[in-house]
Amino acid sequence: MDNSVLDISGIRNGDIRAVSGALSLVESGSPGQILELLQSLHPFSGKSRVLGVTGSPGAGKSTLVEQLARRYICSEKVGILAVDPTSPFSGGAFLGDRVRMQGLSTDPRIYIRSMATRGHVGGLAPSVIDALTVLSAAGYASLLVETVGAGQDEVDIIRAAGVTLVVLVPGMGDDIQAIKAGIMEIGDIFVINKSDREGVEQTRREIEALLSLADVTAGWTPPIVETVATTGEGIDELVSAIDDCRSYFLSIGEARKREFSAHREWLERRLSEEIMDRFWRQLEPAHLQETVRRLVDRRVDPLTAVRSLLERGLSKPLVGTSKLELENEKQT
Ligand SMILES: Nc1nc2c(ncn2[C@@H]2O[C@H](COP(=O)(O)OP(=O)(O)OP(=O)(O)O)[C@@H](O)[C@H]2O)c(=O)[nH]1
Ligand SMILES: [Mg+2]
Repeated sequence: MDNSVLDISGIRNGDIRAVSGALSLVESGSPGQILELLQSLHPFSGKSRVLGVTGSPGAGKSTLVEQLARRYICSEKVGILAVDPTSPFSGGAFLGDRVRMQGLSTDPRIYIRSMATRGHVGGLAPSVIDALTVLSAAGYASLLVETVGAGQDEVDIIRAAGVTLVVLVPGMGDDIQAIKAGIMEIGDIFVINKSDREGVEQTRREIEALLSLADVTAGWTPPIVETVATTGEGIDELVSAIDDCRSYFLSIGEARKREFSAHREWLERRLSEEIMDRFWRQLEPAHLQETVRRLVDRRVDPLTAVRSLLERGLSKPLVGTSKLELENEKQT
């Protein structure tokens, strides 16, 4: 995709087509293109409130997100990202299978998008952070990220959030044991959704027992909120628990600490990608072939082989991809 067709002012004005185009680039553009996009948008981002919502499949995350979005759109535009670790590339699909928020999809104050993680080496965390940057620069003041709490990638993604909800349902028992290693420690607020079902008290006791073993994040004891997402019961309590948590994290510097660690991780990953990308583009295949041959014939030792290829592949100075370079690439 050519960055020059990206409509930066359209994105900033929240034009849906411009925003969608930017998110497609974030999902499938080259590292250089993504960095160029961010160069224009980053200064205008970072003011949105990001809420992560994770939990086991079918726990009611989307229904909860829809309820929360309904509250938040009263005062601001809401962006929703459903990060799906299992489905193949969505290719910019507007609504994935996992987001069933029909009630919201026609509201112009809401932008809903699903992003797939499969096919990305090292997880999608950087792309999700970039998508948040785009949406934030587009004026979406509330950003809700839904993800199935299945693995490390999802845990990484959710770390970028200011506040994280872990959604559980009554009667999970062993499931709570199974997921505790992954997501129990990232929950700032625990939601027992589907509390119209049996076993709420039992689940509450199980969560409390696990929380008593966990490290307390910055003096914050995660509250446990009961909800029925389908009817909206408990949503008021949930909204105020989120507000309390956010204010507390802001006041003690935890919000900034999280943003710092998310950006640090982002920077490390993007830097690695950029270096790899440049290295392989600069290294001539013939040179690689020749070095392999010499290795096989024992005419070069492994250390010298690796070092000399590295030197060749990284010989040009590593400055940011300029527009000029992109133009040149297109012509060749
Ligand atoms: N009884 C009851 N059903 C609920 C509640 N919340 C959600 N559901 C139902 O549970 C089903 C799954 O809800 P979703 O919101 O799609 O759950 P999810 O966690 O987003 O699901 P995945 O994204 O597929 O992991 C739907 O049929 C909802 O209507 C609740 O509080 N009580
Ligand atoms: Mg869902």
